[in-house]
This record gives sequence, C-alpha cells and structure tokens, in this order.
Amino acid sequence: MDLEDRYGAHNYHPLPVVLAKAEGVFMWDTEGKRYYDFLSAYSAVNQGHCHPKIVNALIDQVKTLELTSRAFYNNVLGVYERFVTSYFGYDKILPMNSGAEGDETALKLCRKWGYKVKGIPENQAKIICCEGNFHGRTISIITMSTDPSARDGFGPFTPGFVTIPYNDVKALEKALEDPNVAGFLVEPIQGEAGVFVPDEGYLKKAYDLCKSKNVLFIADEVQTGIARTGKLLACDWEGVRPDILILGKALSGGLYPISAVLADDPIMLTILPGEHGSTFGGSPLAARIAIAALEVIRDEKLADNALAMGKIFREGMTKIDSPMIELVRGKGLLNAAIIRPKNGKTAWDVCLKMRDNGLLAKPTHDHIIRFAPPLVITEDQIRESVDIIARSIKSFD
Ligand code: IF1
Repeated sequence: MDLEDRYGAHNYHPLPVVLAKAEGVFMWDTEGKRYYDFLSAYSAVNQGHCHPKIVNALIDQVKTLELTSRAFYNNVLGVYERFVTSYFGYDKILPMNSGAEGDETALKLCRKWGYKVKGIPENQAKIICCEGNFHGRTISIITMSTDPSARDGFGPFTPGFVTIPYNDVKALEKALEDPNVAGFLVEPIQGEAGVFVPDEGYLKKAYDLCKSKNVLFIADEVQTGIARTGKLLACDWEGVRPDILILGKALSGGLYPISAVLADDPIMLTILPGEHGSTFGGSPLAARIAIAALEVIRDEKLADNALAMGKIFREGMTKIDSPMIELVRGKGLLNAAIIRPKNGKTAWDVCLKMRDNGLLAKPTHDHIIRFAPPLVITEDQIRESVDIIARSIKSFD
C-alpha cells in the first residue's frame, strides 16, 4: 500500500486489502486470509480466477507466437474471428484491447456508417447516450458521462453526443426526431449507476424506435455480457440483436485485456484498411485466450448457473432483516444493494466489515454495494456468502 502511495498515481481509492493469490471464487491476502471475490474485477473474471483451461491456452500460445501486429497475418486470428462471430451470430469482429477502446471503435463505426450509408452530412452525425452511463475513461467517452467526477477538469469535450434519461422511451423517441442521429449507445443494465435494471421491454422498444428511424442500436455489454446476467448477453432477455455489440472484460476471463466489436458487413465494412486498428488488437495471444474463455462459458453452462445462483442470492439478501438494506436489485449474478446509512455507518463501512468476515465487494457511488461473484460460484458458496453479508450488516444494528 505504501509503495503504491509513494510511486503510483492516486487515481483509485482501493479497499484496504492486499491480495496475493486467487483461484475460482476465492482470493487470498498476503497473510493467507481467504475471501470470496464479489467484484470479479468488475465482471472480468466471470469464469473464476486463473481458470486452468484459459491459463493453459495462454501459456501454450505465449511460448509459441505472442504478437505479430496486424501488419502481417498469423495462424490464430482468423480461427478466432470465425469462432467468435459464429458464437455471437454476426458477420464480422473488430478486435481491440480495453472496453473503452471497444466503445470508441463502436462510436467510430457508427459515425462512418452514418456518413457513408445513411448519408448524414459530414461532421453532423449525432450519437444518443444515456444519463448515468459508464462506457470508459477516454475523452470522447467521458464527454457522454453525467458523473462530474468522471468529467470535471478534462474538457473541452467531443461534439456530437446527445444525452437522454435512461429507461425513458419517450425521451428517446424525441431525440430520434433529429435526422442526423446515427446511433443510440446504451448499457442493457447500467452497472456503475448501481445495477440499474430498466423496465421490462425498454430495450425492445428502444431497438424498434431506432430501426424505425434508420439509427444503429449499439449495446455496451462490456460488463453485462458473457453470461453475467443469466443469458449470454443481457440483450437476449428481450430478444434484441444489437446492430453493434461491444464486449470486453470476461472475453478473456480476466487473463488479458481483450475487447471486441461485432457487426454485420454493411456496418463493419464502412471502415477500410488503415482507417482504424491497434498494436495488440487481435494478437494471436488474445485470440487463443478468448477462444478458451468463451469455451468455458459455454461448456460449464455459466449463464444457467448465473441465473440460478442469482435467484438464490437475491432471495437470501431480501431475507436479511436490517434497516440498512433499502433495496436489492439485479439480474443473474449482477446485483447491488442500496444501503441506508445507520449511525453514520455507510456502504464503505459495510464493505470493511465484510472484508473482515472474508468477503470482498466495493461500493459504487457512496450508498450502493455491487455484488458480482464469478459465475462458477456454487449454491453452498452463495449461501455462505449471504450469511457473511447478513452477519456484517447486522453487526451495525
Ligand atoms: C474503472 C464498472 C466503472 C464498463 C462498461 C466500458 C467499460 C466499463 C459498461 C470500459 C468498465 C470498469 C472500469 C473500472 C471500474 C469498472 C466500472 F462500471 F464496472 F463498475 F468504472 F464504472 N463499458 N468498467 O463497465 O472498460 O476500458 O475499463 O476495460 O475505470 O475503475 P475498460
């Protein structure tokens, strides 16, 4: 902790715990104390920490061919591109590294399509986004943010974004009256906003409105995707197939920064050779890891497990009799508790107490605790975790 304070930027305020080992749903600190991981690195570790199948894929590939850049072909990328496009049902993938790069790539694709296909006048394209969004930390992305701590002091911002309230079909309908709108970027569930699950039917209505106005529906599934909410994609809950799909985080199971943008040819082929890319994007190492990570999701039926375990988790949480728990909400294993402060004790204090009791979670904003364990968690582990949470919260009663 002192080394990070002395030599590292102070851009985070971590919970005071120092981890040294992780496996499956558990992490151990430097003293060998074991914790349930209920953050999963913000849903990057859906497959469980250090999953042997993914680790072995990484080791095999990294010893053989780690990086060619896209200046040349290699014998893995095409295999991965065929695998992942058929896995999610799209014509093509544009491979990148971080989630933010995935969102930026989607924004560039959407604008390019807006000019070349929809015929929007040059530099007039608008992209609609939602209040409370989180899509990453780059300047164009924080332009869309409504969170002062994400924006303040980073201006001037990028033009061309229109912000509307989340979960508000009427607001979207009004914003779509502008003929220069190229796309609507939305999280199927807003993670950072505190696992804000929109009304049943919102995504489908939004999608249909976009289609009626020849506007691209862009789903940021960096956090909600890859089985986290109990289906492969959160959009699957409403049968919505995004025009542009953004994935990240668990695409690698947490072993490597991997993101992807998926779309069909009329959209994807608007970007020509040399117009976009990245040094590490689509590396043979990333490709091999992502194949293994997605095979684990499929073969271990982690979406089904997330659905079943999520139900048990929310049932257990709502049984906790404490004035501090205002509300528990979520889908699959993406859940959050709204914490009502008590005697000055806040969500942060609850997280410190849970840490002492062997479970790690972190508040988002100051009154919401997100609970997102790896999707490999078992029923016994879920029940034990709920007991730890209950004990921790009731210790303030
Ligand atoms: C941090 C939370 C924050 C994301 C969605 C894109 C990205 C993220 C829906 C960008 C990343 C991470 C970033 C991390 C904490 C975490 C997060 F929402 F998950 F809780 F910040 F809001 N779209 N979310 O959730 O992906 O570039 O990070 O790979 O910045 O502290 P990235």
